[in-house]
Amino acid sequence: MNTAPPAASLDELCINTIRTLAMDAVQKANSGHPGTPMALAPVAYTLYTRVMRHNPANAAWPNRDRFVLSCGHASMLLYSMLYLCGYGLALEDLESFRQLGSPCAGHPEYGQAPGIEATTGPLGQGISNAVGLALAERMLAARFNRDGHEIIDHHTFTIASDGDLQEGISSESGSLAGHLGLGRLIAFYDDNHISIEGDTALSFSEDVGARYEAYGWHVRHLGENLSVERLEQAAQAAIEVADRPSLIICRTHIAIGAPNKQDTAGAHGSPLGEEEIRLTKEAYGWPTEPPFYVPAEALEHCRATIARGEEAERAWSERMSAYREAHPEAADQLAAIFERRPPTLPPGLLKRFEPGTKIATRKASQEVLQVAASHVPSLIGGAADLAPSTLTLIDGGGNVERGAYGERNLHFGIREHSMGAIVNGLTLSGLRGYGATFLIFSDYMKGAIRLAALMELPSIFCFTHDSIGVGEDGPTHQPIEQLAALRATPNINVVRPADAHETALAWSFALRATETPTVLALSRQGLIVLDPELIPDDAIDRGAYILRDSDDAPAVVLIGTGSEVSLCLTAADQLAADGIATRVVSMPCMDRFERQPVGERERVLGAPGTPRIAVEAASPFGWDRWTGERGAVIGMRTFGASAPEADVYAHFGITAAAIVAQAHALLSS
Ligand SMILES: Cc1ncc(C[n+]2csc(CCOP(=O)(O)OP(=O)(O)O)c2C)c(N)n1
Ligand SMILES: [Mg+2]
Repeated sequence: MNTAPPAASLDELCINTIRTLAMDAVQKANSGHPGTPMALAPVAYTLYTRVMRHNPANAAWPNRDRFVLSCGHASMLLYSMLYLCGYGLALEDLESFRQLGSPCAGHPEYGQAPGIEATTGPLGQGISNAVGLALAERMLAARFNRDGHEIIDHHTFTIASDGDLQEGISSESGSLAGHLGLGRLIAFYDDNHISIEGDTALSFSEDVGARYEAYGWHVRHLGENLSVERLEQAAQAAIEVADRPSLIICRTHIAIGAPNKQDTAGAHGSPLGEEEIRLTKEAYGWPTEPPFYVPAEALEHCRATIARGEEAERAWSERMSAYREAHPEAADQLAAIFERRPPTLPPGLLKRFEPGTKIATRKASQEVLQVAASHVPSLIGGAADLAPSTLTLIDGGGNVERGAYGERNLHFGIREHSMGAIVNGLTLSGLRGYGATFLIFSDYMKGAIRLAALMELPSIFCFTHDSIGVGEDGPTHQPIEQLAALRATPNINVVRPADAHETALAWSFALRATETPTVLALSRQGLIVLDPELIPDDAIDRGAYILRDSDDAPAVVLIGTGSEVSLCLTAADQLAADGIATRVVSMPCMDRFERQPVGERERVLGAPGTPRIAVEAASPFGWDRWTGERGAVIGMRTFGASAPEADVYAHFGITAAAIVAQAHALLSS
């Protein structure tokens, strides 16, 4: 029988329950981060039991307040809270913290337990996802709320640590959030003066509050007194400030109450140890045995959030019914977003272009985007100050600005990394977000792209200037290894279309995706438009197809992507004139092709042993899988060079003549 230890209050009992669960789970796993959940327990407790409108019985309630634990290493804080509030986690799940198959992974993993709003752990990402979620709330409200029908009106809460606020990505997203006046974003800063290497004074001395004030945030310093009442008041005051995001700075003490570990870096990432746990529990007035002890009163008190949450959702559902009656079309559109229904797109090409003419795939993308945007009202996005080059504006879409959240074109400023994280936040909300820049700068947002893949979000990353075809800007701007790195990342589809029609299919493919981000790699330079009859409607889904075949079994197979496909076609003409049966394969998506059955792959690439030449103006890394022992790869083994595009291609030997010579060399060896 669990009898509660004497505690000053029920609140304190609950807070100490969170603390001791975190200590015990980390100890049992012999791995994890105990000190931060202990310190932040009052913040999470106040948010979950007094501030947030949420329904543990339905974690997916669309108008719920969002909570993102940006310092994902403090995951036991979230798991304890979700367990206590009744989100469906069992005590055994907490006991299996960090073990294979447990919903309580080392860091919170989106989709692995109800109530986890985003995968966090790479510092700075979570608070930036929260900016995206808060922006999404405003964008949805602007689109769907009607007079007398405020159906979207939730808040986004996040807790960020020193590391979160040191990482550059949070400065980018904080700056943009302030600029856009995202008043429904409320961040708590865990100002504990500790990070892994010790006192943050070693490397961190700016006035964080002043910094966020300069970004245009409302900032409050709570100091050390983190009573539930003060925390609640601060949160309510932040809610009242509707025109600016809020930062509530809490001077906490890592591993609070642990007699030998409080305020030490040692409490960050190691179990406290049996003896220190015993001493800490004694200091809390807590029974030292058994571990994972949950006083019945604490559980009952926290579980009362279920009834309140169900009531809140029920009241909202009534409002939603009235809304549906008054605005059935809008209600259906909104339901499609909530349910993440893939859009209904016309089968086949979104747009037709004139075969034989020349158009850059970024330019074709611009035209296709307009068609896509007309079919998919939830499609919104923007570039990191390169829209005139990436050509990613939605015509007539208007600029999303402070107070103009109903528009469609976002301006991320030169903030690639946070653009990625904000696009992920928008996508988490059900909107279809895209972010655009040059392919070279995908490096600046790789952390966010990787998390989109890990979270299984269909974020769209639209990258142009995808090769040495960039030309004069030179090697700093010419991507080499980016395609290989993105392809090496699990659960990303990298699509590099060969022409305008493949580009149309690529957008359609990206919009149909439900759990995989799409990276589009588009050319700066003009590419010849292929005959659409030669391109199957499912070209991208299949990953590769035979674009031009020989009458006889091919003696050589040329495989190209993007701008190099037309080089392969020119080379094939020459080789055919030389009497060599040549097949050309376009492979717009290697990731998809890899997933085809072996029979299909052999059908496309020719019998094993057929000499194959892959041509891509990028790192050859990964191509030998498709070319095999008897094949060759024509690609880039060095950085590029600054010169007109044609000269760069010629200089690096990525030409039709080089392909022809390579084919002859292979066939005579
Ligand atoms: C991008 C990134 N870099 C490094 C790490 C490794 N790491 C985890 S926590 C942490 C810093 C801990 O300091 P703080 O953020 O203040 O958290 P606290 O110890 O106060 O909980 C670091 C460097 C990480 N998770 N993400
Ligand atoms: Mg810290």
